Amino acid sequence: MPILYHASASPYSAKVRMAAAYADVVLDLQSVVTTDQPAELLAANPMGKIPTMVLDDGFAIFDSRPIMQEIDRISGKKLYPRNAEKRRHVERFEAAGDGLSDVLIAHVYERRFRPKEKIHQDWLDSQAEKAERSFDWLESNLMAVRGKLNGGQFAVAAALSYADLRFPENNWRRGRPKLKRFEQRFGEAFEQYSELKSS
Ligand SMILES: N[C@@H](CCC(=O)N[C@@H](CS)C(=O)NCC(=O)O)C(=O)O
Repeated sequence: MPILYHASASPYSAKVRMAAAYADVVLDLQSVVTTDQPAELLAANPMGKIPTMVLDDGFAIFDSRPIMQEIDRISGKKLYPRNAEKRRHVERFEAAGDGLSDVLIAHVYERRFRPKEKIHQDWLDSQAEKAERSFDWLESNLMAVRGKLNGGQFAVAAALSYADLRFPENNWRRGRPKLKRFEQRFGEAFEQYSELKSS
């Protein structure tokens, strides 16, 4: 069974955990703390980032997007449409979800890893603006939950759950009824959302 190094809070890990469960790909979930630089993680991924997957033959896959592609292959194409036009939309939607996670994490890391006196407020503000624009973009470019779920929807749901976890005071649902409805419908369509999301 493939191993997945992950952490419960990590949005990219949440995307992969959820997608694997949806696609019926069973993973050996190994929770790690990246700042501890665990030897088994560094052996598989020189950047020491999560998620990282290790296949049965020892082949390591890192970065959540190639891991999603691997899950898609293992599952017989349960995550991405075959139709090129539809797939282009799904891939962009996944990039939007991951991009939102990127700017939220940049904000968190600036406050977590920099000495207090070196925290750069302009940088924090610019990440917050990127996040707001991303939420607005998602509100206008939603991929409705209808029929089969796809890799893009897992990425966006994971990012939204990470926003709730780290920025509970900044309610992204306010003024964004379509995005709010998307999350509700996603949670109805994928019942393990509350268990596997970023937490
Ligand atoms: N583009 C990567 C981002 C992975 C990433 O930044 N993961 C974070 C946790 S959410 C991490 O491993 N941080 C530890 C570090 O940067 O050393 C992906 O999609 O997997």
